[in-house]
Amino acid sequence: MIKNALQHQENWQRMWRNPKPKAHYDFIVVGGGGHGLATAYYLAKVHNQSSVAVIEKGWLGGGNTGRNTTIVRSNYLWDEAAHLYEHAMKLWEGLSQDLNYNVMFSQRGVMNLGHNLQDMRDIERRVNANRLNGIDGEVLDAQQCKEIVPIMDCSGSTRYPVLGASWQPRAGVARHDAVAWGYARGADQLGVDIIQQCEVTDILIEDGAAVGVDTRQHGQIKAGRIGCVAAGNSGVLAGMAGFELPIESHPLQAFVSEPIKPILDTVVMSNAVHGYMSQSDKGDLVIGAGIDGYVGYGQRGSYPVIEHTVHAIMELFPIVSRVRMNRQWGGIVDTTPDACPILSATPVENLFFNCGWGTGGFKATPGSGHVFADLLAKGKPNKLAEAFTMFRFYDGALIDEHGAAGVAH
Ligand code: FAD
Ligand code: PYC
Repeated sequence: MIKNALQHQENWQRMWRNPKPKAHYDFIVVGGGGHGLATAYYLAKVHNQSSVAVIEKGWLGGGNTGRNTTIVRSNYLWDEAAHLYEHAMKLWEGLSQDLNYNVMFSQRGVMNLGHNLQDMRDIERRVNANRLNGIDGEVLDAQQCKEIVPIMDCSGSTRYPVLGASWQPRAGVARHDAVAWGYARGADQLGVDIIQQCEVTDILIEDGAAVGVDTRQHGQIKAGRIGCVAAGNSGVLAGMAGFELPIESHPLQAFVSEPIKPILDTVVMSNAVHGYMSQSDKGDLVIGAGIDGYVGYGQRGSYPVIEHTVHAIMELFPIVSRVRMNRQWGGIVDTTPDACPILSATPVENLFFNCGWGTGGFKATPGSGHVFADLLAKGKPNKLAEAFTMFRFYDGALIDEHGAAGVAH
């Protein structure tokens, strides 16, 4: 972590201005993760807004953006979610060119395994729904899974036998910190002020409207509109503005092995066994777990969850039984009751929230920023955003994506 921070500081000095905050901006984005930086970038690039600040309490990408396992896919069940994530997928496909920064987007395919008849029925339903929405997807049987991933035990004699999978060929992985840095550099070049090491401690409200933020390091900064993009800390920011969000913050953990020669050239996920695995360009096996069941802000989780995931991965891939674990870490994810995000106006005028991406927001980064910038610039949601209002939790129009979440909740 310290090495990362120093490396980050070096990158910062090399690549970006380090501006002093102004007294007033047209737009303040709270949170310098991928989603916040993408929001600022598209505000400047698409909406020609030049008075924009991103305020980050730590360093850029030091939250979930730099802690995730980088899986990108758009195979969600319901139309609203599928359209939003596919919008992101299309932006991913041109992102390195757009930012002139290599985000190492690698469309190596993602396999979501089925281990019983009901899993397979759900997979068929989801793949059919995806195809009707113009999203690529196939249903694989166990033999086809084995052909794509020879190291996987598809013998049928495991505790959770592999019966088949959904397969999205256009899905894959990207380099998470490059995404944060690419958006930051792009936004900076378009005049966005990126202010790090500056914690928002209060939302300033006058006559029911947000007018700025108070910060620990630079005092008050006024703004026309404020977008909070603070992932696991969103509930804390909502509290500052005097309302509650239907969000629970949970630890989510992952770990990497020592680097080894290539053994896996795709991504395999299993919601049922609580584990998933890919291999990075460096050779590390990148392995993730289900969420820790308790609520917390600690950016770390508990050992039983890791042990459980190690068992699951060894059962699926017996070849890894003698590989050593190199590093293990956790982030705080913001889960909503329907496992879908919030892109929304709030009860406070001029205050907007982008949060609730839970275990699956990395893949959404470009789409989330693009859509949220539009919401901030225009003050009202576009077609892609409108279903993700926070007020759906009052009127009941939920979009349940637990089945497609890919990670055990
Ligand atoms: P963050 O990157 O967390 O950014 C929020 C920022 O807000 C932070 O930098 C934080 O410091 C800042 N902040 C908070 N409070 C304040 C304040 N008061 N003042 C100023 N700044 C503040 N998703 C996928 O799609 N695929 C995956 O493979 C995947 N794997 C994951 C694995 C793990 C272990 C974890 C933890 C998450 C994973 N996710 C994955 C989820 C994904 O990482 C997140 O949904 C996504 O990164 C959220 O991005 P963000 O920019 O909203 O949040
Ligand atoms: O949503 O695809 C996903 C994911 C993978 C790992 C964590 N989340």
